Amino acid sequence: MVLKVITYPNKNLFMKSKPVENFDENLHKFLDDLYDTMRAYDGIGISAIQVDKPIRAMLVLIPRQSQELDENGEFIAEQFKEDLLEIINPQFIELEGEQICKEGCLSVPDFYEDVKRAKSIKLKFFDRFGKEQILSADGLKAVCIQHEYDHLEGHLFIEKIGYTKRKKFDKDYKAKIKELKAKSEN
Ligand code: QAP
Ligand code: CO
Repeated sequence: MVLKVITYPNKNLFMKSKPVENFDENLHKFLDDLYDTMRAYDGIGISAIQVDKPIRAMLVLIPRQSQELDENGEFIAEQFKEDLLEIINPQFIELEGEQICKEGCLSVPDFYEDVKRAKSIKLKFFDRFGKEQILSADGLKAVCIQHEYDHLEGHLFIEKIGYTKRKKFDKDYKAKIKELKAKSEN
């Protein structure tokens, strides 16, 4: 079931999410709905607060490209796979280096900007069954996990862009909301 995604400036996006306590059927149903929602909106990451549920859970779905080779190592085909991560009650163990990546957010539609984050991370979290997991990541996967972690803390990526870019964003976003409101009233 696809859930409704709340968008900026909805103030619930600035709430700190609470740890998950029960790894039960209700949680599993919710995670499945969160997945349907991420897919429906074409996201690579989503956190529970974005569907107005302030619990410390996120999904990350990063595409992975690999080459299918035959027994002689000759190229057969390009394969496109993706790894789904269900991350509950995460805690960073390591944050190292720096990288800059253009980010977007389902809760800030049609806006993309460069954000500086750690290059590689090590994370402790729980899966949907309450089993503890350890994960190392870099590149886009590390960026996405840090972006979603910020949601759990009540932060958005627009808080991490420079002052001038933020001012321009505020102006453009307000104008866009006004325009959408005028359209819906016609
Ligand atoms: C966070 O964001 C992220 O504006 C996940 O119209 C983004 O999936 C981490 C999206 C980039 C790392 C790099 C945004 C879809 C999806 C939009 C998303 C839109 C439709 C954002
Ligand atoms: Co986001």
